[in-house]
Amino acid sequence: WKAVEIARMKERLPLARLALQTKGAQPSRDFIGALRSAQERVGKPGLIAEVKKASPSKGIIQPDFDPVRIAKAYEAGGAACLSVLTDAKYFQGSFEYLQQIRAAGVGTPLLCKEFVVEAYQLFKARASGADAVLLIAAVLPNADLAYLIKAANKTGLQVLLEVHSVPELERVLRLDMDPGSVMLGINNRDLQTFKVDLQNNQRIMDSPAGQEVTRRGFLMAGESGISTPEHVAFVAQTGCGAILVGESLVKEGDPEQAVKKLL
Ligand code: IGP
Repeated sequence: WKAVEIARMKERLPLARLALQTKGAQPSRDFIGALRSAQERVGKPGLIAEVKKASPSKGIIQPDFDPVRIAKAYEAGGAACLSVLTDAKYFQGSFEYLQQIRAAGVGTPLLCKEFVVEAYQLFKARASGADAVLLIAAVLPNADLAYLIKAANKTGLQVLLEVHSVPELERVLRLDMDPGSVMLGINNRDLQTFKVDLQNNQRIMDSPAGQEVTRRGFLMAGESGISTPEHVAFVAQTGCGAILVGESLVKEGDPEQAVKKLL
């Protein structure tokens, strides 16, 4: 494993150089604020539209994948924010897609969709133009989450903290978090079976922890398997002010129309 670690480290820009790059990066924008104001304006959940080429369950979803074209189409259709998959191993994503979308002048705030386990990835996200980053409760204990949330916020990134279940939500609510810089997401896809169950969204929002989240003023996003306006309405009535949608938008030949149809 040592050889693998050394190869990985050589591949990386030295941390100090990357940290410097984050100082020169384009200024970060208010991801959570953009979702809230879209929701207030339209009376429907703010949309985070995901730039997604492939998934572990479906393989390639979008054969002639052009990240900048898709991002611009989402923006034109009315998405409040975008999510860009950077994970290469499972989703065939890339930090370059994020850079290209930011460099193309796309104005909607960007979420870096990466399996973050260490601060290095946060610097990389910010240096690539991200405004927010995903953290997944299922893969990180609270001690790591506390550190990574603080590090992200200090780097100028807001956080979308993802949970799958009531116990996970109860656990993360013990963290010290500010609704201005952290929002929560409910992933309705079971990570073992890949099955989507939107009732999960209802169960979590109806639980005492779900009610506490709302009381404390956190913006909540319903995630995965959302493909119709009825799904959007269902997730909205559970109390979510945002939705995260990928596959159903990318699958359509015209992502701009797909966004308009969904909203
Ligand atoms: C989007 P869908 O079913 O609309 O393509 O789902 C998003 O929720 C999903 O890509 C996702 C994800 C994640 C991907 C949610 N959480 C964590 C990778 C890692």
